[in-house]
Amino acid sequence: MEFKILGNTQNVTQQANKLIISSAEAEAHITIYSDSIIRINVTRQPQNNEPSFAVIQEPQSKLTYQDDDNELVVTTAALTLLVSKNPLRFAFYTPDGQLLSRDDERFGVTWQNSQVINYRELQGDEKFIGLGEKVGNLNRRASSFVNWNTDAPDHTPLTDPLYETFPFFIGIHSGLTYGLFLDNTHKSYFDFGASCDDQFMWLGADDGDLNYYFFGAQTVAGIIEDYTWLTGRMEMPPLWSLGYQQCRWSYMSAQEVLDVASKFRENNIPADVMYCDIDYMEGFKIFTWNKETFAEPKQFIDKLKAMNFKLVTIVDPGIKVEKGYQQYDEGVERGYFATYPNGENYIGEVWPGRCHFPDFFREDVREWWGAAFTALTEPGVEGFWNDMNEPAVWNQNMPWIVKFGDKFMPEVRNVYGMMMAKATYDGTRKILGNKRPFVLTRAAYSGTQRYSAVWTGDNTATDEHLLLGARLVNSLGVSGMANVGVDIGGFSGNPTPEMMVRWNSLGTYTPMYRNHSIKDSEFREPWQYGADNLELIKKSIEERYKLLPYLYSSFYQTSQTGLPVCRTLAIDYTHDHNIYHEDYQNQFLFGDALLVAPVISTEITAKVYLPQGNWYRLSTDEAFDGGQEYVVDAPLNDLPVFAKAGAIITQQSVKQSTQDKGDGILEIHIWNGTEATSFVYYEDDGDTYDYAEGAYHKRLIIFDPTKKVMILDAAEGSYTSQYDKVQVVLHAFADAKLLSPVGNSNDEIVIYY
Ligand code: MIG
Repeated sequence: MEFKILGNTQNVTQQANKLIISSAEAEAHITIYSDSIIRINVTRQPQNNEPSFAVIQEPQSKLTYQDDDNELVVTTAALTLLVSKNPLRFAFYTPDGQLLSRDDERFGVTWQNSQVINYRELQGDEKFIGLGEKVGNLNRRASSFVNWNTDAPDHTPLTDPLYETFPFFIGIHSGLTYGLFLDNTHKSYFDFGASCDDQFMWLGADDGDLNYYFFGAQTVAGIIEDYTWLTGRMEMPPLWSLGYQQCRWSYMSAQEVLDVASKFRENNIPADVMYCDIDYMEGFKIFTWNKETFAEPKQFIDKLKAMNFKLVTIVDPGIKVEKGYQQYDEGVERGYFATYPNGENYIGEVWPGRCHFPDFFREDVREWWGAAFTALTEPGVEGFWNDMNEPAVWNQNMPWIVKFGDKFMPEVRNVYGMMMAKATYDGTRKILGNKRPFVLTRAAYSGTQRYSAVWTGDNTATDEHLLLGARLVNSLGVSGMANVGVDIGGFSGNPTPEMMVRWNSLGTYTPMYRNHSIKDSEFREPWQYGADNLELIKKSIEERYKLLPYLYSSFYQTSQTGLPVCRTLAIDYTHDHNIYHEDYQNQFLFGDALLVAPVISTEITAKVYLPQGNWYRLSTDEAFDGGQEYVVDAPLNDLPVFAKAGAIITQQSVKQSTQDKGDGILEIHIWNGTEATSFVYYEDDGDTYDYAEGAYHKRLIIFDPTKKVMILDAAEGSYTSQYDKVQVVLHAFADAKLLSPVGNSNDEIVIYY
């Protein structure tokens, strides 16, 4: 086996924004993306200038450096990079000289054949978070992971890899933080000191460059903001997609879908979305409708619309090999499919039988794919569920000689799903005109947040999965992917009624709230568990609808800053050791001000840890001091959720669908506190891109207990709020009464209490 280790510096040059350091083994290219983001690309193919799938920014700052005899020093306002010349090693410091992270002096960067690995020093108290959809603990120290997008049915809370690749982590030590994004689409590896006597951590890939971005912001939120500046942020999701979603593999006919939808309305259970899984198609052929069971798609969807439901349909990448099937004929004729090196189209088997796979890396193929969605949009579909795009084939093993254009499968596998989601998003965005498409994908790579939501694939109906789901959502949030769902109730197996109730109570606080289940499982709709449990599940869904004005504003925050909706406590309480404890690592903040403690279905009390500050149980307003552990009641009808002192939570009364007008009152709930807090309330039509032209309604809400005042700042934007009135609701105020409704004037409203 060839073994090389990055050796001594031979030459240092600067070309425009780029510092180029060459050694006998490779060249290191250093560029500054912003004061807090430095890119290092250690490459053995310096001529290779492939664009990144993830990164959408260019270097912003001019690079300047100092050349001392043994060292190069690159400085920005937020970072210092020391480059030792002999051998070539990289070390990052804060501007005041505190070590953030550096290469292991002995091993630095190595190659074993085509594989490139970077060995980095491990700091004594160092913790790691991130890597997106990865099982295991919040703190990834002493664990190792592989990125290789994989269809993982029946995965366990130990299975790695799963479906998605986010090669980005945050290191935390000595009261400091940094981030590192390895932008390499090959199979990649992250080992956080798992099996080396704690000597180092290492990361690398099977081939390609050691191409990474180093983030030096000194808060986790700041690093996420920088990472999502670099790789993009999600746009506002359609409001309806934040309502309750009912799915199943599969509702077998239009009538069955309509019956289920009607039952929501009959039972007054709020809901917005029905799904069609693969059985709506003719022989699993993408962009077709089954002529018998879904004979009149437009009439069917019109009926759903009349009940204020939207429809999401699934698409898989595999195109059935069948003469006369439009997508097959066109794809073959135009050469749009993955091939073997001799040019023959690759065939793998999936649901439709023998299939070809579109080469989503080509723009013309993406356009062709995107345009075909008229088969779904014309009858009225507005959401597009991209499954099996790891890409999955039966028995998993797509041969390594399969080519997508000039690239072999192993080079681009991890980004295939993202490119399918991009094709789907771009295409439906165009077809739907000014309407926001909803795209959901199973496979993803860094940057997918620009196009799509994700869900965590085929989980199982167990309490372990319920807790794992919370960690997956939170970890994806650290990696820029804020719009995430898990199959509520567990995809495989059958949840007990208690588990279903409990899981729904967590669904309320999951960015995407979707009930989904495997073929041949017991039916999973809210009314399948008896009248008492129906009431409990309904209460969770109702709570979700009440919180939508808060949730939607949180998504606005995500769209502006990248900060996720579900935030591991490691974001706000980074240096509090307790939050990483196994008992508390599943807890998260939902938006700015609600702390959620997931609880399994067989417990009716819960150990929770409330970090510094003061907290109030949401259901009772009972006060708790932070910085302590508690055992609290956690009956099935009351998940432990706490409002932070000073919390400002915008709510509405229950609606049956996001399309309902409701009672026209926006409630502003405020929990007492000692310091001033604020909240940016955001609203728009929920459905179009008019917000980009200024059609939104945004106002800053300030609560200042030191001055005993609440201020609803003047509204910005040209959109007229859907609420006629705002009402302030006070919690845990001894001396203030409930304030009566006040007009929803666009002007500033000042309330002294
Ligand atoms: O081979 O479309 O993860 O959500 O219901 C299984 C059928 C294919 C896997 C997805 C699941 C979906 C199922 N799909």
